Amino acid sequence: MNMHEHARAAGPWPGRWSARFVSGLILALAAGMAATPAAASRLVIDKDWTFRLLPGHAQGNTHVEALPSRAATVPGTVHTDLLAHGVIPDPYVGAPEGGLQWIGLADWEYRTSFDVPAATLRAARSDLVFAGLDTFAEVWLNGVRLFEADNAFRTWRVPVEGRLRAEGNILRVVLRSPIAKMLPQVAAMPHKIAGNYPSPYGDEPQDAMTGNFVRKPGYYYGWDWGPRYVSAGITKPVVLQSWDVVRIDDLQLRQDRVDAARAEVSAIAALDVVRAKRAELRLWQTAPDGKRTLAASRRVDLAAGANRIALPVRVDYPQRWFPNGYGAQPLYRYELEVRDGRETLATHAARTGLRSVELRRDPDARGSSFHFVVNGIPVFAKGANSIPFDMFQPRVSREQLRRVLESARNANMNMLRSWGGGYYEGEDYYDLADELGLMVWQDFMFGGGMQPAYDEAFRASVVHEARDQVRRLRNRPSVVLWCGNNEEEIAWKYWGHRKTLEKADPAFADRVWKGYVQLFGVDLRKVVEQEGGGIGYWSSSPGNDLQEVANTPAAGDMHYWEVWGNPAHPVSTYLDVTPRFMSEYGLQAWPDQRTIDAFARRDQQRIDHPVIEAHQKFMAGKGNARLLKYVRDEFGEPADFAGFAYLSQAMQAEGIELAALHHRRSRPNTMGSLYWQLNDVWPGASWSGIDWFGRPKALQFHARRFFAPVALAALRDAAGNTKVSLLNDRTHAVQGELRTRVMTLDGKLLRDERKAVEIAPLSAFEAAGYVDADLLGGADPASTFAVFDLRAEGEPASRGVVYFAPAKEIAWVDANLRAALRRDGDGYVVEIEAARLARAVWIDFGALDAELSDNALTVLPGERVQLRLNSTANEDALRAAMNIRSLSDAVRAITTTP
Ligand code: BMA
Repeated sequence: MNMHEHARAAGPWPGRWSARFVSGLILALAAGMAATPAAASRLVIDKDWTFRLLPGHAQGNTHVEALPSRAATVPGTVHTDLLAHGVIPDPYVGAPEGGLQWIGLADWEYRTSFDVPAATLRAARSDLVFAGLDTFAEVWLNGVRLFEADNAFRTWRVPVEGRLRAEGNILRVVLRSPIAKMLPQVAAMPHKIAGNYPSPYGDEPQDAMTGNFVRKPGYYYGWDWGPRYVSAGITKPVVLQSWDVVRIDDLQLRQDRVDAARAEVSAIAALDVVRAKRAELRLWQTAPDGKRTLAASRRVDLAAGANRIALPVRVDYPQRWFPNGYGAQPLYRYELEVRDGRETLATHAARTGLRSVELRRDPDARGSSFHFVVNGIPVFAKGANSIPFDMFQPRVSREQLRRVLESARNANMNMLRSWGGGYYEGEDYYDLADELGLMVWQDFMFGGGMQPAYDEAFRASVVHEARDQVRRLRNRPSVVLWCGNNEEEIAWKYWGHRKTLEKADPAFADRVWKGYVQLFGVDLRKVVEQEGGGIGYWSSSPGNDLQEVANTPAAGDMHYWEVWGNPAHPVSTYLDVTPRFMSEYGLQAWPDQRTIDAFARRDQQRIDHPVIEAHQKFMAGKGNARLLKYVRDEFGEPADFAGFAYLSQAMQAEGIELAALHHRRSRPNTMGSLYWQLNDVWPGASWSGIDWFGRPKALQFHARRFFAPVALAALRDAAGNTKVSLLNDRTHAVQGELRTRVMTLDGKLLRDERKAVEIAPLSAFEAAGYVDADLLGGADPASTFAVFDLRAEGEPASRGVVYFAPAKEIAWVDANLRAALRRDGDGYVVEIEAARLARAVWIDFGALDAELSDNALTVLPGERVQLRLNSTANEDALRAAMNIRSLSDAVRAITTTP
């Protein structure tokens, strides 16, 4: 049973192989030192892998198609390997999910053979390193069982010197079904702990959910925005690492102090040394401008075994790293050399951005603040929650991530929460976050329900995982917080988990909670303290760091799902809650028509068609009823599925805008607004602003406007009070002009006023307040609207439009909307004109690739708007495909067909 779902839903919830030799890591350095034959080497074992359903496994009787050995991709997953050979249909198209659950019940075998160069064979040490084994893996080398793995989030390193031969080493990995492996244990528990989403497919009993007993991505087992594909695989590179003298295990760049005048960094090297030895450590710094200097050097006596050596680095007047909107993202690169005389024994590089960051919780009259201070600036966090970018992480490309993260940056976001029910993102995600100025609120991978944290072995495994991950990410300037889990504390306290268990077995309930407190209150906090380099820890989102009351507007962070989760609450209820930091709130929408066409035929595109329901995961497929409810409240009845999708996007964009602007205007009481959710795991309906293909919904265009550093919020509540607030996230004061107009839909100006305004740095203030009668005078609320414009020097214009009735009660008149397209440089310009008010204007180019600089617009009567368009399609094709619509078209269509 998941989270607030109870509030939202009615129901429950061969041959010869070779390997590529990647030659010595040791490079001849600029200083002119030569590489030596004793150099460390890295052999990436990514070639000639094969896979098959493990012979003799029962699933082979019914799935003979998976028995032959076939070429595999490593890193990869079983599902993507089966798909590559056409053994299974595309798991994203149509509704094949139920028919693919056998994959998660089978055991799988991966094999390869590799040769080892003579120098590597002679090396004193060799380790096989698996950066990701998902999950219950038995690893065999040349017929000898090397180890067993049981945690998909850990790195496994095993010494193999003496076990290698020059040719034809056989590496074999058997991956056991995680469901079959855990089920006996879970089924035997007299009382269960809370899980997340029960399988509708019968592959696992609904009352014995195994997912939370395994350190494996939680969303594999199904979520309310994604399918159930319980995958397995060798998900990260397999590397044979060899060395004779020393291996650099890690280089931490701990930022002890950073301000405008100087940065003090401790470069802490972790070395694995074969024999005691005197050596020289040299640390080279490459500044953001490319200048390379020797930052530190030291002679040391290295002991055999693990050595930890700190080199102090001082940077005067550092070029500091800032979040998006506050400055640039300069990055410093460091290279560590371990030398013996003229010989370089090992090198290692790491990158960071210099900044100070702090999560501040200052007590105040309401409770306590919750805000991030970066380089001394209290930063209002603006952004969204990111979920896994695919069901099969190894196939996520850097380009796919770039498209989404750049879109986030362009939408004026400065923070993403990497949510805990998925996987720890790969290096590309953090590279991009570092480069784009996107701070990352990093959850540990716990997505909901409860874990067997009362079990010491389980906790030890998590602590190991946490050390691996915190060490991996600690040089990242973007990572600003580690958070224990997603929604586990509130689920226990408020959704009935504690009550049910206490009633059934109070002693067990006590152990479960104590285990929780030990893991999330003590163990993970300690790992972050010891390894995190000064980054804060927060035990659960939402929460107040294990204080009695969690998810409160007084202190800590909040998830607010009363809108959407409880259909009794209209979108305007967002104005009733003013948190310290809103880390989740959301509304669903269907994606772009092209995206829907990618998984459903046009004749399947109806609200209740099985294929459409298969791609609507909320309320196990019945979530369209909820979505329709919110669409109807504001807009009325959609004529058809395309109209439903369009209106759902308008509803989502306008609703999230209302909430986000309310959060922003509540500064400094509120200091963060992260909506649910940034991206998608597959093509379907969800709370995302960008779909799986990277195509923006209306929300993404709105976000750029409502998250703009200097913006206007004109928000009307259900009682008819409109407040106009001016928002400034700049560190300097902003001068501008506020214009207030009241107009009729066909353009008659009833009021027009301008006044000069100044907005203090890092502030929000209420510039005006009205009741409806003030604005309307005696005008008809169904055909009149108010428009507020803020123009400030050097900033994009910001506008708020206020209506005096829900869209379905407005007396829409044909906007006479026109769009013209012309070539301009290497792209195009689209010019839009409306004779009368056009709301929720959406331009698309059918099946053509087209990237618009803006969309989802309100165009005032008589107004002209110019947009940039980039497309590989030619002018004639674009002109022929161009389609423009606004609410008045949709509403005219909808009013006729109930
Ligand atoms: C949030 C998340 C997810 C979920 C989303 C939408 O609370 O933490 O568990 O997918 O709501 O229901």
